[in-house]
Amino acid sequence: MSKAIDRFVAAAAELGVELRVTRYPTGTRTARDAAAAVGCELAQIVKSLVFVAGGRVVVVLVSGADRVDTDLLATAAGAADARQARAEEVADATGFAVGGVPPFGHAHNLDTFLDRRLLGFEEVWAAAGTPDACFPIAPGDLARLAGASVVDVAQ
Ligand code: 5CA
Repeated sequence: MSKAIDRFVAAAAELGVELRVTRYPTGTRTARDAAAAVGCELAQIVKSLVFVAGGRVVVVLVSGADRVDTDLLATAAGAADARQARAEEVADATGFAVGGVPPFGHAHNLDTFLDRRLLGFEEVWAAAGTPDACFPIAPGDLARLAGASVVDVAQ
């Protein structure tokens, strides 16, 4: 396993969960790649996106089929505005590179929002630290482990 996956799995273990991480030789860098590799619907892939809302770095967990509406996110975060983070901001805040950012277990404790549409699936798949690794989880468990606020931020 890679160091990034090890770090994420260790963070999950500290939260009391044992994750089932699979690595895919075809890659899972984008939600589309991940859905093809896993063999699930695009909508069942969790995108773990980093935004800067009112100067604060936050994580948004949203379905692979959806885009985040930054106005809705700003409102949810109680901020005047929100923009997507740059790649280096993502790496600094989470400790993981774009394409492999997991939904929790980040280098810093970041406020996290989970879009409500994810709760409509029995199981979703999220990145596990690298652009070739994913794990399945029930969305309710994901919200709990990520300490996420459930919000409506999908466009
Ligand atoms: N492993 C997959 C599926 S779980 C994954 O991580 N998908 S993702 O959507 O969460 O991560 C890719 C996202 O990173 C893209 O949707 C895009 O919003 C963002 N991104 C891509 N390139 C950059 C970049 N150069 N800077 C900042 N964000 C980027």
